[in-house]
Amino acid sequence: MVYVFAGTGQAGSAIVDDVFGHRRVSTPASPLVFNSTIRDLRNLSNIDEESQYGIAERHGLVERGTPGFEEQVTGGFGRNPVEADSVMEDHRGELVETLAAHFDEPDGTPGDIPFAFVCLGLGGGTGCGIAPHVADAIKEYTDGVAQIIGVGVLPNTDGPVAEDDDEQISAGRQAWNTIYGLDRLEESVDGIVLVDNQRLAYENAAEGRFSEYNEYVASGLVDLISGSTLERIDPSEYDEVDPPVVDLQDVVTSLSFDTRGTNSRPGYATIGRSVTMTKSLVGYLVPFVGDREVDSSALSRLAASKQTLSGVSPSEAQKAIGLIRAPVEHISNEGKRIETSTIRRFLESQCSEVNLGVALTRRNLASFTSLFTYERDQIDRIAEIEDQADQYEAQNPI
Ligand SMILES: Nc1nc2c(ncn2[C@@H]2O[C@H](COP(=O)(O)OP(=O)(O)OP(=O)(O)O)[C@@H](O)[C@H]2O)c(=O)[nH]1
Ligand SMILES: [Mg+2]
Repeated sequence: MVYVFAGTGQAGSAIVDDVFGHRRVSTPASPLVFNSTIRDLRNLSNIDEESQYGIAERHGLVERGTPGFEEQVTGGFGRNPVEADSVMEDHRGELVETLAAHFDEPDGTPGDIPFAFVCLGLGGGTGCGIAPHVADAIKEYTDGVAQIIGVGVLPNTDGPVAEDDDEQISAGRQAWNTIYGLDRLEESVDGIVLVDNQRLAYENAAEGRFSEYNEYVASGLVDLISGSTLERIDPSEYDEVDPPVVDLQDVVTSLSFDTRGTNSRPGYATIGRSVTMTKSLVGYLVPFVGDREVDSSALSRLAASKQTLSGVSPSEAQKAIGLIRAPVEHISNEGKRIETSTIRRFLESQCSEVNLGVALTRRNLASFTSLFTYERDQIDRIAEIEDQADQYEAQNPI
């Protein structure tokens, strides 16, 4: 059994790279990245070359280790997702073959991939064009079994809608790409997590903040798969704790609408995470000293206020799911206990369909990751981007 994290294009691959910077993630999970730009692949720190693929107009998917890789993968789709989509369309079979090469069992039967994440930057060409094909290929390889969470980065569209010079890709073009990408992604995935770069806009030199933002998102995604496998802790070893468990199935259920019906469709979620140390500095140096109490109420409110999308309020969410990750003594020990009931009550005060789980960790950190799910038409940022995309299309017939 393996959870696949696929990254397409620059932003998508960077987020997947950060996911694999976390300890032991590679036990339950496996990465695959696809890009048209060698430089972006070179920037990856935590993903082996055998999990990296180039995409080229003439050659389709090219394994990173292939002799002559650099001559074949000559670079981007010029921010054009339509072109990336058509190249991938022509080479679809290679995606399924790639999955087989990585995940087939020794006896040749397809590997067990119950869940996958497909990450992309929605403003660009490569990710938008390719991500839906990657999701479709994972569905095809698993005979429809895999459930897929799309993680899409919304571009900052504060800039001019029209092209101002050749260097800067216009807000309008990025908006157009975003809608092109989202419309296709929706058809191929079970739920979508949105990460809005405009949340960084108040910072000067927002680009410099990407790495921190990516790490933030990656930590949230790691929390979603954390369960006990990541830490090798078996909750049944601890008589005094019986934490509620949520698994990835619960996460997908929280991210989708009408999952059992024929008109099942992905919801749009935001993710937010708060973290606090459970020991003071002295506690790190001297065992059993300096244990801190965790303020459960602050933890849950902070995670809600640090959601990756602005302009939507958790109180309008259709569904919410939360994951607490904390050391066992903070779950079991009365005095320092994380009050799951406080956190649950907070989520329930925001929306009616709530799921809350707890995972144990050996680290001296308590974290809370929350996802709030909305219908697409509830999200003003998407409506705003749609308007910008329409304006762009009116000025630049595509
Ligand atoms: N949060 C975040 N956003 C990024 C990152 N890298 C690029 N972006 C943003 O993502 C959008 C473009 O997506 P990219 O991933 O760069 O595009 P691509 O898929 O490589 O497509 P090409 O246009 O072919 O290069 C732009 O809005 C960028 O500002 C990143 O590491 N983190
Ligand atoms: Mg790129």
